[in-house]
Amino acid sequence: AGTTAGELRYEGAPLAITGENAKRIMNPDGVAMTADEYGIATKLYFERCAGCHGVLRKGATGKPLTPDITMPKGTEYLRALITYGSPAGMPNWGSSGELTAEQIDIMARFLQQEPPEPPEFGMSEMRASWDLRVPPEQRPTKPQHNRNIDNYFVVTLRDAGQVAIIDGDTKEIVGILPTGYAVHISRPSASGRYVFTIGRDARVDMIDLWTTTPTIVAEIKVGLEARSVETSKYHGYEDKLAIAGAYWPPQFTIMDGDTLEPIKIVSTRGMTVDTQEYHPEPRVAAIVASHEHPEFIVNVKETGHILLVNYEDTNALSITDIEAARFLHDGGWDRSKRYFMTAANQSDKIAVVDSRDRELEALVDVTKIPHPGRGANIDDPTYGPVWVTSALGNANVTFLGTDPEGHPDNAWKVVRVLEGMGGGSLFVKSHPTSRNLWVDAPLNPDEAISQSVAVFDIDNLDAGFEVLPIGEWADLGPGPKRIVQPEFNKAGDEVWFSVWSGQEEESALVIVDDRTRKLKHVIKGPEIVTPTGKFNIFNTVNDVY
Ligand code: DHE
Repeated sequence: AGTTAGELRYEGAPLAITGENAKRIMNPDGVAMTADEYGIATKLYFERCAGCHGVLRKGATGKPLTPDITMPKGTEYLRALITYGSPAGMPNWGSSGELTAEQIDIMARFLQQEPPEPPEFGMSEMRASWDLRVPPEQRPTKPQHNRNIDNYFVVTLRDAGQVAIIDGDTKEIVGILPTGYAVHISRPSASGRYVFTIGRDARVDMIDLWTTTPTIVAEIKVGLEARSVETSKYHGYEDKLAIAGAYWPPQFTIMDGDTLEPIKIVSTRGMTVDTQEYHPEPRVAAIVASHEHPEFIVNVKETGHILLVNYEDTNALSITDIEAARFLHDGGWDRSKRYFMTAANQSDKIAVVDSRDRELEALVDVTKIPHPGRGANIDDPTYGPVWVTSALGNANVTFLGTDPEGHPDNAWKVVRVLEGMGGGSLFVKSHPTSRNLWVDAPLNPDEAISQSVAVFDIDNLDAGFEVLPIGEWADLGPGPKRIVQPEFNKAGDEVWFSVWSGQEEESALVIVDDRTRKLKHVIKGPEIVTPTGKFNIFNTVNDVY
C-alpha cells in the first residue's frame, strides 16, 4: 500500500483559529479579497492546511506557502493545485469533493496574502485561564471508594470533549468528565492518584481519582493548540510537577503537580538540526518523564531537537539539547526505561536517546513514516529484547534491538521486519505477561483492514498474523468503525480497542482476551462518543508497553 489520502490528511487538522483571534494582514500587492472571504479562508486554512504547511505557512511536512512563493505562481495555478493535488503528497481537495470551487478560489487568493498571525500565549493569559477548583487541602487524604484505581482506563471521547473513566475490573463507567476539546492523551501522576489530560485546545485538566467519583480539581490553558502532557516521575519528585507541550504557540509549560499553577514557559523556536535555519513554529510533540534524572524529555518536532529539561531548579533550568532529526513525533521507553525510542516520522528514522548518559545513542533508518505511539517491548526469540513500531506508509512492523549488554550485535539495529495487514497503522502494543503483539491499521483505505486488528504470536513470528474482526464484534450500526490503539489491562491478560466512528454514529470499546484471542466484552451506548486513546493507569504510570 502506498501513501493514501487518509494518511496525508492525518497530519492536517489543527483547531481553527478564528478571525477575531488572528490579526489580518493584507498584502498590498496581493489579489483582492473581502474581509469575509479572509475570515472563511483563515478558518479553512487552520482546519485543512496548517497541519502540514504550518500556522505561519513556513512549511513543515508540506511546502512553504508564503506570498514570496505563492504570488509568482498566481491564482490560476494555486486553484489547480488545490483542486487536483500533486504527486508530492498534496491531497486533491477539489476533485475529492471536500472543498467547493468557491472555497478553493478563496483559498488560492488567501495564500497570496500574508499569513494571519495567531496571538502569543504567555504567563498572564495562562494565569487568567487557571482555575484551581479544589485546593489540595480540601481534597481527601485517602481514597473514598474501594475500586482498583490501578486498573482504571481513561478513555478519550474525542468529539464530545470528554474523557470516560472506566473501572477495568468491573467494566463500569465510573465517570464522564468535560475536558478540553478532543483530548489527545491522558497521563497519570507517578502515584497514580491524578490524571492529566491535554485537549487539542491546549486545555489541561487535572482529575482526582480518589474522590467518590472522579473530579476535576484544576484546569489551565497552556496555548491555543496542544498534544502532550506528562508528570514528573523521578524518585523524590513524584507528583511534584506537570508539563504540557503546545503546538501553538510553540512552547512548553512546567506547572505545579498539585495545582497546575504555571511556573515556567519555555519557547521552542530556534534552528533546525540539519540546515541550521531558523524555524518560527517548531511544535512540541511527545514528552516523557525520565527515570534516570529529574528531567522531562521533550521532542521538538520541526527542528529535530530532543530537549532533556532538568527540573531540579525551575528558576535555573538546565537543558541538554540533543540533535536528532526533523519531524520528531511520538515514542516511548525500551523495557529497561533507560532508552527513549522516538520516531522522526517524515524523516523515516527512529532516534534512540540514552537518558542516563544524556546522549544520542543511535539514529536508525526505518521505512516510510514510522508511527509507534509508545511502541511495544517484547522478547524476540532470536534477537532478545526489542522495541517495535509500525508505519503509516507501508505494512512494515519493524523490530529494533534494545539490549546493548546482552545482545550487543543487535543493539539499535533493525533486526526483523514483519509484514502487517497494510499501511495506515498507528499503534502497536504488547505486555510483559503476553506472548502477543497487536498491530492496528485504522487509516488503511480498505475497510476490511481498518475495522480489524492483526495479532502476531511472539513465539512464532514467521507464521504471520491472525486477523480479528473487532469492528464486527462490536455489532454496531453504520460508520467507519476504525479500530484504534490497543491498550492492555494491568494484568496483561486483556487488550482493549476503540471502535472509532463519527460523532453521530455508534462507537464502542471492545475487550479481547489476550490468551484466547476471543471477544470478552463490549462497552457501548450513547455515552461512548468517538473513543480514541485509552490509558490504563498502572501501565501508563509504570511505562509498561
Ligand atoms: Fe496523535 C499521540 C500528535 C492525529 C491519537 N499524537 C500523539 C503524540 C503527538 C500526537 C505529538 C505524542 C504525545 C505524547 O506521547 O506526549 N496526532 C498528533 C498530530 O499532530 C496528528 C497527526 C494530527 C492532529 O491534528 O492531531 C495526530 N492522533 C491523531 C489522530 O487522528 C488520532 C488517531 C485520534 C485523535 O484522538 O485525534 C490520534 N495520538 C493519538 C493517541 C496517542 C497519540 C491515542 C497516544 C498513544 C499512546 O499510546 O501513547
